[in-house]
Amino acid sequence: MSTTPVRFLPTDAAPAEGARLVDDFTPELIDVGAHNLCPGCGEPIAMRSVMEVIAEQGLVAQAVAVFGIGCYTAFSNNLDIEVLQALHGRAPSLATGVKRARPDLLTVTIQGDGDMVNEGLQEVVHAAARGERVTCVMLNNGVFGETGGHMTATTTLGQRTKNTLDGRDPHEHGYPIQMASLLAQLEGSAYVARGAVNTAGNVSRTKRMIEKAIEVQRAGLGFSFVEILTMCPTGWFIETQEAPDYLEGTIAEVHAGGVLKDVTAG
Ligand SMILES: Cc1ncc(C[n+]2csc(CCOP(=O)(O)OP(=O)(O)O)c2C)c(N)n1
Ligand code: SF4
Ligand SMILES: [Mg+2]
Repeated sequence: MSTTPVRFLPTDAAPAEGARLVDDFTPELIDVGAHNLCPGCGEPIAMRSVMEVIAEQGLVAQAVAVFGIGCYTAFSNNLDIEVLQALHGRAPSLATGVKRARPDLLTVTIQGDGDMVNEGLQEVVHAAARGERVTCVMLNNGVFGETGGHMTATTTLGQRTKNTLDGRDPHEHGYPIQMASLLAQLEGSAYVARGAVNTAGNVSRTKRMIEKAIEVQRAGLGFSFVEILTMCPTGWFIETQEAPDYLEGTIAEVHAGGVLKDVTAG
């Protein structure tokens, strides 16, 4: 039995200090701490990680983000860096234009799996093959979150979505595209990694991947890509608190985490 004395909190008066709210922890580049994404969504954590890296590396004045269209797009009015809005799937091409016109800028795209893999796959594949000095980030939740949780090209076999109620069936719906694995094969890609935000450890590993991808872009070594697995309890039709484990047991089983390519290694 523990010998540590129990310390009861005084309840006869209000606490001297108020509780700290999520807003109190907002990083400097996110202007409004409260967001309108669902409770338990992984996208704000991923967005926060990207913004923290840009701030920590002192790159705020040079940073241009190019957004696709998805739930995360709600952050475009909230960030204290330049944000360009691309048409569905076209963010890598827009980022290419920015970077070629202004090589001194840091160019980071943010897209979802539906936006990047379903609606604009050729854009990112060609940007990677050309070795564009941009960093592309894909938030992969395996569904079209914003439009209601439909299957995307990354949805894993057996995964239940709004239009695969009995789970994704390869005979009817084909097989998932593994983006990081695909892009790592292209000679123009210099750094490719896949992280996740379902545990504190994964958030910290993912942040290091973003740091490395930005470092590779700044060194002019080629295309860099970070795929981030994010929770979407609403689109997965599960309880919010079950989403981190669900991610681990389904999506992460197929889209396995780690660094797939790093030309600076060794
Ligand atoms: C050309 C076009 N087709 C469809 C839509 C509708 N649409 C808006 S967001 C979205 C889903 C995006 O899904 P994803 O990229 O996975 O992002 P998530 O919402 O999951 O973060 C779709 C299909 C649109 N805006 N434009
Ligand atoms: S629908 Fe999914 S991706 Fe969109 S805000 Fe809700 S949890 Fe996040
Ligand atoms: Mg999605």
